[in-house]
Amino acid sequence: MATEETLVLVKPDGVARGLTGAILARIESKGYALVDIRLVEPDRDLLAEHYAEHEGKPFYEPLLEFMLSGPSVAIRLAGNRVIEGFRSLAGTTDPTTAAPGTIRGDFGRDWGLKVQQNLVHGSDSPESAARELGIWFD
Ligand code: RTP
Ligand code: MG
Repeated sequence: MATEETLVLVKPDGVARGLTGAILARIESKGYALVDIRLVEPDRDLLAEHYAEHEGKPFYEPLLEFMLSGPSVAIRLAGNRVIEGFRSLAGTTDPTTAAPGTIRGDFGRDWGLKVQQNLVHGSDSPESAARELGIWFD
C-alpha cells in the first residue's frame, strides 16, 4: 500500500490550550511520520483558499474569525492510509458527539463553544491533501 501525505492542523483552540503535544503524541503513537511542522499565523487570503468549499455557508465567517484568532500548527504527515487514519483519530466534526477515544471526543469542550472549535483539521481526500499542503507549506 502506497504511503500518503495529509495536512493536519492543530487549530488555534488546540494551540492556545496547550494541547499540541498531546495531539502529536497520539499521531506519533499511531506510527505516522512528521515530515514537516511549522507554527503559522495565517492571513485571511490563506484561509479563504483553504476553506473555499465552505464559502457562503452560515459558519464560514465565524470559522475564518476563529482561525484568525491565533496561530495554528501545520503538519505534513505521512503514512499508510494516513488521510483516512488521521480523520479516524480526530473523530467527527462536532466535539459534542465525537466518540470518546478520539482527539475531538476526548479534548473538545462543550461549554457553549462553537462547532468550529474542534481542535484539529485533516484533509479529506488525496486531492484535498495535495491542494492544502500547497497552501500551508509552499
Ligand atoms: P476539518 O475540515 O476541519 O478536518 O473538519 P471536517 O472535515 O470534519 O469538517 P468540514 O465539514 O470540512 O468543516 C470544516 C470546519 O468548519 C467548521 N464547521 N462549523 N455547523 C458549524 O458550525 C460548522 N460546521 C463545520 C469546523 O471547524 C469544521 O472542522
Ligand atoms: Mg473538512
